Amino acid sequence: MTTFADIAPALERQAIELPSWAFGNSGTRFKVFTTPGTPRTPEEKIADAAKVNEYTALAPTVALHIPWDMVDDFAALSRFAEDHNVKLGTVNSNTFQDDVYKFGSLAHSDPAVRRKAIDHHLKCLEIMTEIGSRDLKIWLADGTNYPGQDDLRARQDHLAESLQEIYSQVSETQRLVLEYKFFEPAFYHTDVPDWGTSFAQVSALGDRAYTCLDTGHHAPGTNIEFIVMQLLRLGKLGSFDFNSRFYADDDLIVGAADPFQLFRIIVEVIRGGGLEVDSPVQFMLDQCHNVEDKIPGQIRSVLNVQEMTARALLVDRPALTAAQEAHDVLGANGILMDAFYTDVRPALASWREERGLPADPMAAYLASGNQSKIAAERVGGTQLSWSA
Ligand code: LRH
Ligand code: MN
Ligand code: MN
Repeated sequence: MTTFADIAPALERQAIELPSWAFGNSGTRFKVFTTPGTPRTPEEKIADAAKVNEYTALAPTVALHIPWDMVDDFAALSRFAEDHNVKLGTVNSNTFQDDVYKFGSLAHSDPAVRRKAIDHHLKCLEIMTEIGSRDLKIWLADGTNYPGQDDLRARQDHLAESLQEIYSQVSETQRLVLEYKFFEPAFYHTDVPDWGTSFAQVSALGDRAYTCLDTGHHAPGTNIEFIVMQLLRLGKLGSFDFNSRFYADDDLIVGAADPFQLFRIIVEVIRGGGLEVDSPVQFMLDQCHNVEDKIPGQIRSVLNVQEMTARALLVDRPALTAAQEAHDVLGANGILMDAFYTDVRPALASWREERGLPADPMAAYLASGNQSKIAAERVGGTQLSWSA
């Protein structure tokens, strides 16, 4: 039997990076609703992310998205973060909102457009060096809408060349992480649609190139935990973008739509060594909060990951292995389900208190009055939205 004391060390080192953009307003193509207190500057987004860490001790780093988080002085932004007890983390590039990228970026047929997109990534690497960030995360909107619109093979070759040039500037302490997504905004084909394409591209680059698995980027019914297993087995799972989905890339709170799927994913993470001290796996959220308050939305998210991690760590591995080897189908399934159905919340609450944290971080945050404080303070200026 695995006890809570057995799993505490693994829980203690759990870290989930927050996306700066989760603190901006977001919405659908129908409407972006505003929330009082929404950040107007990258600093205010970082201050909000720091609140999540203050109440949970789960979110020590904040990911930036460039140019959304462009500032004149990144060293100062980094000091600002450290003054708030967090650090700047992954830098996400953005080649999906400028007119010049209408027909693609790193995979575009025109070398001049590819040059611009490559230069943007080189700029991101410079920023990373300045702030001491390890990961350059690349997600491309590149693709086509109609069969015949462009040459699929040529685009894949362009992509490989562009990535090669970017990778040549990735330092010894940095990594390139390539995210995949099966559709959107392109609908017929996407240049990096699946883990296999990302794996093929990053494998051609070298040891410091990895795949990012965004949980919302798969077709309905995809067995995501199988992909997690395979990428870990191949040593190429660099990071997670956690969120949950009902239909497409919904970017809802991780663990909200399908808690059991999150459990199964984390079981495979643990099985593959992804929670070990020297693991290459970076855990990140990639979410938007369209109608709920953003700081509590992020608090709920990191707690969901923590709860599911605790349950996954409680799987009785020796018993499971024995049942698997004996082909005890229902026994093995029962062992997994026992862990899934364990309510870890009381144990987590007292464990948090032992560590000087609120037993219920969500309730403590809501009682703190921070939400009305930022709403009163942040008047004037322009609230940032997801994409600006
Ligand atoms: C694309 C994506 C990618 C972007 C983020 C804003 O759908 O998941 O990670 O950087 O959304
Ligand atoms: Mn993502
Ligand atoms: Mn996405």
